[in-house]
Amino acid sequence: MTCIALISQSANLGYFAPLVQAVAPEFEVVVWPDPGFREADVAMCWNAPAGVYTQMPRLRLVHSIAAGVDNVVAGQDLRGLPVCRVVDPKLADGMVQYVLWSVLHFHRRFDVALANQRQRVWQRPLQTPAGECRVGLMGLGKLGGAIARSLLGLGYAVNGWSRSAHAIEGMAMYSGAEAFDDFLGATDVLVCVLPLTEATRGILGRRTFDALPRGAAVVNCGRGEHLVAADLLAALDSGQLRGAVLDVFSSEPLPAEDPLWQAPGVIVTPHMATMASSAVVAQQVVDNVRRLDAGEPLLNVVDMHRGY
Ligand code: NDP
Ligand code: OXD
Repeated sequence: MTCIALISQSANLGYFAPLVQAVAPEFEVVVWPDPGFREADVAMCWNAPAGVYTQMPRLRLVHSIAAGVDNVVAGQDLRGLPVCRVVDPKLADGMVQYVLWSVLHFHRRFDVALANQRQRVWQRPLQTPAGECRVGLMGLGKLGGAIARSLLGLGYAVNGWSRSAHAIEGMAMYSGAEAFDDFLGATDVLVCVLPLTEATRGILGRRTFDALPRGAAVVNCGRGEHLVAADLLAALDSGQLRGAVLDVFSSEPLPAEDPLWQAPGVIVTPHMATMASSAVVAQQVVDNVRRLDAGEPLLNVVDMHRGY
């Protein structure tokens, strides 16, 4: 019998067991660290403990329960195993909503209005058309592409940056490291929806902030490790950056003593930008396990050479 192990060192993934068994009663499900995980064929993971796959000699597939796979593959010996992730249009919808809210916060100067409210100041902040607000999207994959199309539909000026070029009508495209500075120079609100890889770790740091126009804002919905927090705080302090909306952190939950909680101009949200429904995740994993058993091509396979 094919066995799926639910594995996470930071969350109890036990809630997936009934969801998987509701759609696939033929599979056995175990929850790590139950010793049965060692006999599993499939690891269904979020934040997998180091070296866990090496304790699973029958393992045939590593499946993230999320869109990102960084915390499922980092520091692991994958020995050529396929790694799959979740791709879901509703996940993209949630991210579009979160980014739209963040862009509106800066474009319509709600940050200024809220600061004024705290001082009982009645003053209309400058209002400008959407077309004068240049949103720079880092990452144009399943999520970034959906964000670009929605913002363009609302009249925003959208610049996209990714490894390879993507043609999205109305969007200005910048691709590769050589175009990064031009992209940044034309960006008022910088939005990161990149995956975390060795090439993108720390990309939201001083060099990037310095290349933005003075007074630009940053929105990070990728991973906490994209951000160099000390550089962000310095850029806010100097006025190079006007504010930041941060949804992801290198340590989650964000520790109570972290200066980001109280930094002026920073909005902290608890990794809530978007999330696939657990039933959708369970169904996608089950579909892939059935494909695995039938020797059919898997869906949403990660290219481990690129790292995403
Ligand atoms: P995709 O793999 O579909 O897209 C990734 C995009 O990033 C692609 O456009 C890719 O370029 C680009 N990219 C990757 N590496 C580089 C690089 N070195 N330089 C420039 N561009 C690069 O991922 P998704 O859109 O599905 O998800 C993106 C990330 O969003 C996830 O990995 C996860 O970290 C995060 N996320 C956060 C959530 C939250 O709630 N905060 C929820 C869901 C996801 P190219 O197109 O050329 O390949
Ligand atoms: C994801 C996430 O990657 O929730 O899906 O961050």
